[in-house]
Amino acid sequence: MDGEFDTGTGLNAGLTNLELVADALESLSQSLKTLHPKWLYDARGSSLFEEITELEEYYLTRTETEILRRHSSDLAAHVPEGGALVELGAGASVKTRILLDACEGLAAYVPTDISARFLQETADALALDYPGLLIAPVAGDFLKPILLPDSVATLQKTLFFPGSTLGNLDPAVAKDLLKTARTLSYAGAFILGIDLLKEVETLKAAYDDTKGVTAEFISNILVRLNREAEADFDPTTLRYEVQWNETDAQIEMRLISIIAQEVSVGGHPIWFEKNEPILVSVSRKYTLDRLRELVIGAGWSIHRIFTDDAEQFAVVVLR
Ligand code: AVJ
Repeated sequence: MDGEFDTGTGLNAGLTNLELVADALESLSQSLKTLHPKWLYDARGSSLFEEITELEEYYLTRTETEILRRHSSDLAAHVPEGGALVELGAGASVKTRILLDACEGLAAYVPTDISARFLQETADALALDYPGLLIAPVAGDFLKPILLPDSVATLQKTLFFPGSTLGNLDPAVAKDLLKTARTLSYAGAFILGIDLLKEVETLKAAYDDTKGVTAEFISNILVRLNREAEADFDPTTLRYEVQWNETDAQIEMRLISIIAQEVSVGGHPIWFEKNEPILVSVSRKYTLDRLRELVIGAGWSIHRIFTDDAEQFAVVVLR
């Protein structure tokens, strides 16, 4: 699993992550170079992302947190007693605690995350704070089949996917994920957090903070490639740039090679023209209408919508 190569811990220094090498080589060999954003989340990347969530410009986390607090009991009403709450890409599970505190008689919490190391820390902290709750972490990529532990096999599942992570996915992939979730939850609910379309200036600032944390977060993928994919990037030769793509209603995060250069990845040469970009992540912004269209296509319907007063962000209950 990817998580075994979760570094920043020094645990697997010198080990090559073959899946990362293969995926990076393929995506860097396209005429428009890309890297998959899931590789951003090694231990260092996961903690840089936690730092992003506390930035002034990054309104998403505090807005979603406020919505979850304000509507915690309405949301918890969709989480059946004796059931399991399954979170996709749990990270530090900070927001989850709001739900967990409001749920009555929940039997299990299943945090899933691509960073195994980060996940274990999260699970350990939760186990201490929620002694009556079974914490059953699953390390892995939520875009691949998720194998749930036997201990939760017979429990009614409610899915939780906060943070607008759905927005990082191509709509076709997002639709597939929603379909899989439908099967996994059976007749249960899906609680989804999604960032809403708004003024471009606010959006761009959220992904290009003045402290440069986002730039460091995105550049860290090169550091990871150097460590785990036998690459020799000089991260100082690629600068971070954020753009708004009006057509697809998405923020685009790129690393631009400021010089013409050859970089080696897994022993293979990759040529960069001067000013050639690597697209590392997109963050799509939804209107409620566009979101409805997407979820309906995957067999869900929007049962409840909760937003903040300024309608910056939405937490929806799908059934
Ligand atoms: C993972 C969806 C919460 O797109 O807003 C933040 C990732 N990347 N800044 C987002 C991210 C750069 C983030 N989410």
